[in-house]
Amino acid sequence: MLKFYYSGAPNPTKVALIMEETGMPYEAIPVDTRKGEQHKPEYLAINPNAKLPAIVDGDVAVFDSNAILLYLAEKTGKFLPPKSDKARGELLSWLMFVATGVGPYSGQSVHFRNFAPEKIAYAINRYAFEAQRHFGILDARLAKQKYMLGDVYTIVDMDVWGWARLIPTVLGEAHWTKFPNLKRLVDEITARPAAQRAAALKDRHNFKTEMDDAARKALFRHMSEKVA
Ligand SMILES: N[C@@H](CCC(=O)N[C@@H](CS)C(=O)NCC(=O)O)C(=O)O
Repeated sequence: MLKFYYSGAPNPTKVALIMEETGMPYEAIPVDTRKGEQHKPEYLAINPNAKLPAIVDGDVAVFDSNAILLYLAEKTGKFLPPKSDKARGELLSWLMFVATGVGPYSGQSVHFRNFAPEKIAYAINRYAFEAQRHFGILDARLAKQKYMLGDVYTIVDMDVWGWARLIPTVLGEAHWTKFPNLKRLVDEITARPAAQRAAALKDRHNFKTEMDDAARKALFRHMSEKVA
């Protein structure tokens, strides 16, 4: 059975969504990042990047949420656009856009807003601005069509859902009004039974909630090593 290494964070949750959407049997294995379990040698053998999610499918290990979405969609033949070079180009472009833009800028925005030991106005605004700019690009596309790749619900929508549902945490509650089309997509996906099961997966395990010194040490390792 496919093994799914997860936490309740956004990147693992989008992979939980595709697992639940496809109905494939999987074993959910919690990795508690606030306890530093992502740095254990047995997990690093699966994902040398020490982050969640990762999957092990027989003798195949796949890490990075976007790679896993593509791997599982291609393996099952589900949640892909119709076959054409044009659709393939759009699929890859939007997957990479979420992977390299939406995800990292949203993550850094949350970090500088909520977790950095100093409130650095420049960093808070830079990451919030870039996250907002990326969400605006998604919103503009969704003003013209139902789903990210047209008329069909695909892994790109799942990828977008993973971060866009957290816009209140990334930018602040009031910002939802700026993205009505994105909100429509997020609300539609959130209402799907598969998305509800994916979001509830974190409650199956008693993940550490305290952000104490040990958690900060595990998650923010730059705090104990001066590089620049
Ligand atoms: N590009 C990676 C990013 C993975 C990532 O940053 N995961 C976060 C949770 S959303 C994590 O595991 N954080 C724990 C840590 O940084 O130690 C992906 O999309 O899977």
